Amino acid sequence: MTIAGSDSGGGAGIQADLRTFALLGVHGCVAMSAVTVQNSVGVKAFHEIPLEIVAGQISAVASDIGIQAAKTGMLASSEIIGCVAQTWQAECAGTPLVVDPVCASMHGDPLLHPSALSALRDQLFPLATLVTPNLDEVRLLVDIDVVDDRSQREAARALHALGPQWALVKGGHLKSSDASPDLLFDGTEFQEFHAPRVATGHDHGAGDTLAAATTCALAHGFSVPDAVAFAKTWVTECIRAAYPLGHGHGPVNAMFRLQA
Ligand code: PXL
Repeated sequence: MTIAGSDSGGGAGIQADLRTFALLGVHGCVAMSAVTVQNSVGVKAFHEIPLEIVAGQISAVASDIGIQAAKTGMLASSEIIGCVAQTWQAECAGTPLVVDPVCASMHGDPLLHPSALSALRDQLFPLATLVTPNLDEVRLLVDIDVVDDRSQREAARALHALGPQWALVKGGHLKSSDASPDLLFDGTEFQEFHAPRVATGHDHGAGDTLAAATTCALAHGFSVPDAVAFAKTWVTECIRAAYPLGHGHGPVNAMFRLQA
């Protein structure tokens, strides 16, 4: 299941998640949290889905179809985060949950009220199997500026201390590096995941796609490190196959699989 927002431009959010789910052989269910008004240039507005409808979508699926793994993306407000956390704890405890703490679009447009950061940290992170912040989200969540290996480790420790079983600090926004190492931490050991950096202005939906592919791998029974390794390879191929669309940032392309 993806618990996330809709992107009218089709590049990120639920639309990206469902593409990756389908191409990885997973039946995707949805709990929509918000509807964004956006295109390749930016997010103009968003509308939050009422709390009982967000909770109702999770309950309806969990009580009938069953959920093997889920991810969260854009959750918009502290109220929606609280509602997702409460419903998850009551109905899905023990099921793998990937929390991608989406705060803003790649254009810098807000997708989460700033007052909701503490709800993410206090209510959702403790329920997460894995959290997958990028470096901007790391700064907002734990106030650490990741600039090198040492600060990336410090950030992983600080995120893990908030309660998830695993923390993945994504290095994609690391300016000083040719590579984009992601660092995984389970409270004891660090593991690095490397992939060649792909030079493109078209990587809208990359973070969502990484979290979606990780969720698929967890649904298929992979361990967290194996799921992250698989997802890193998957998103790198999706970024390699990204294409221009509209006047701004084009989407990553999970459909590369069909064109091969
Ligand atoms: O890529 C993060 C993201 C997640 N969810 C929605 C989005 C975006 C980025 O724009 O629009 C709905």
